[in-house]
Amino acid sequence: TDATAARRPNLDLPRLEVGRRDFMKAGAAVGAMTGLAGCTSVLSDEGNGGGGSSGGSGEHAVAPGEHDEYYGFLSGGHTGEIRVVGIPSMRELMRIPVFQTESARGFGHDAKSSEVLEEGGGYTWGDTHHPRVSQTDNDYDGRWLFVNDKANGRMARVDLEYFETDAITNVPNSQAVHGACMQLPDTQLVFGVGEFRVPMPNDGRDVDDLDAYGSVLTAIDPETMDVEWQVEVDGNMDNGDGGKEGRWFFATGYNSEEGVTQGEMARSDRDYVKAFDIPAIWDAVEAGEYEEISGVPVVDGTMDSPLNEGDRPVVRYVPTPKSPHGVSVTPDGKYAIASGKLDPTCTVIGIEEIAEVDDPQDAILGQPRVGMGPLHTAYDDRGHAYTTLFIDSQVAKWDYEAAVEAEAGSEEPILEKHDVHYNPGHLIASESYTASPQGDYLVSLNKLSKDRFLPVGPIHPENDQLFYIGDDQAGMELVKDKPSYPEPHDASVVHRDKIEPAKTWDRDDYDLEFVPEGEESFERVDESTVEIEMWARRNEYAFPEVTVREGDEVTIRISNVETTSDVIHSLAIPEYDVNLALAPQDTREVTFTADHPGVFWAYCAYFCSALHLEMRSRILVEPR
Ligand code: CUK
Ligand code: CUA
Repeated sequence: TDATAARRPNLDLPRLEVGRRDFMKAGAAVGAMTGLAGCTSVLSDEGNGGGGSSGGSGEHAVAPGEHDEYYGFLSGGHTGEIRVVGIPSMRELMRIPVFQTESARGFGHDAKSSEVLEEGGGYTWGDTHHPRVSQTDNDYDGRWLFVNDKANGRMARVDLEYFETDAITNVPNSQAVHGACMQLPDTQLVFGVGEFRVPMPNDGRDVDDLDAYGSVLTAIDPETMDVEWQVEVDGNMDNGDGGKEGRWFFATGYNSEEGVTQGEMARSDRDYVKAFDIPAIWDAVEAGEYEEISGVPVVDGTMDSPLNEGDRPVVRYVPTPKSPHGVSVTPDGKYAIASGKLDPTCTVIGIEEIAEVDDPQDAILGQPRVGMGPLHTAYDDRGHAYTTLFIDSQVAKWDYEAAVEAEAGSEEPILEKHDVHYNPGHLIASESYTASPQGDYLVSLNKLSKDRFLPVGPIHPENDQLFYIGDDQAGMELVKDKPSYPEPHDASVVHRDKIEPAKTWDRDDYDLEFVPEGEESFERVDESTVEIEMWARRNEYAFPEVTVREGDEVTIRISNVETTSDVIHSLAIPEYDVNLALAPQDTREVTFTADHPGVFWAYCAYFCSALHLEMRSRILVEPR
């Protein structure tokens, strides 16, 4: 989010044609007004939670020992990780390293996870924004979580049985894979929305030829994580969301000017939501109507493309006010709603209409004025949209059917505004990305916490605020503040019944051979190669000591033979940068060169029993 640009909103609201529904507006506005009656906190300070509660209390508290109703999967921004949070307690349950090495879980320390990072390009960090959980029949199936790396143009997959990242795809022809989403209803494809425009291929040949720059939508097979195809478009893209029926994918975009400076990017009053017709793109790919770039079929979806002539264009360009940011599809699949960012409106695009109208602009069915700096929109199960207002530091609750009936620029569909602290980016309601949101909780991911917590130096935590939204009469209720390490962007909130985490590892789920007790081995393969197979249990390793020679390449494969859940061991070797975390029944492998002689106490870093400190083994490296 470009905060600087967002502070200079475009107050001249472009009045777009609302199309064939214009004539219905007058009557509908009355209906929207009735919705306001009885709502105490509408557009007033009352109930806005100026002071706010921060402890969480009453019926939304989760008592010690009780479980939460929901898993919240929050992105970790430029930490490169995913955080798993219980909702409504907002307790952080786990972190899942995705694009970075992480020592508590040994991610990027053992051979398998190092290979995942290496195949993903070998970078040391990433910028996770949009975690989306796989769906079957438009509902969460709990199988995978997909998330983008905005920094290095990648897409990762997290296995939700083990809560571990198992694949990273380094997307070619694309920098800043930003929006991340999937083809619904059954996660047929995963989409990465390319933001920064670069020459394709980006190998130094066209750096000064701005016409050669492009931005692409990337389609990835969720099983193989291979790139299937890409579609080049005009302008930048930003966020994306898929229609519920599988045909359309929507991406917001800015910089239709295709400039390279901030001034150039914000010159024009218009930008576009791109509507991708997925079956039409597949047809083009199958007909060979693409250019292969960096080994990937790239379909030309720019405005002047021959593929956009005729009655089945691959991409339809829906004009919106300047620089829309978030886009999300309503649970009923009827509308894609783009949030204005530099414009105080949201743009409601009819999904059935997009296929029927001659001019894509006629698919715009509503454009309510929601407030300053609208960034993202989430939904409940009762026809309400909730939009973050970055500049106003508020969440606006509005009725999206009323917005379709109202005049463009009308505030009548707005039912309530509630302060948040402060400057919200995304917000997410429980199961809001499915066809059946739960309509009870909403989390606003606020970029600034300012004075809400004890000061901790010049870098502040963010503030994730939990709201109860289940009572339309009482209005939104602020339930909890949660300081968050920088910086969550988006989240998926999934009912606990839809996630089935493993309790221990299943040996069939990895390629390495398990090392049972009694089958440990030490093998000198040749003059300078040693292979060790060993196990760990309370409170010892298979070998109380291991002797190798200076310069040996040492490979250790180690299994945690425990069958009891939550008995985790590790293998840490000081001064050799070795650190393997081992859940019960897990096996990991590491290779290092014993390049400095001496005594090195291998030890277990997980406090596993009363004799945990004694769980050690001497690694003796003899001088050559
Ligand atoms: S973006 Cu960060 S607040 Cu990546 Cu969805 Cu809007
Ligand atoms: Cu095993 Cu501590």
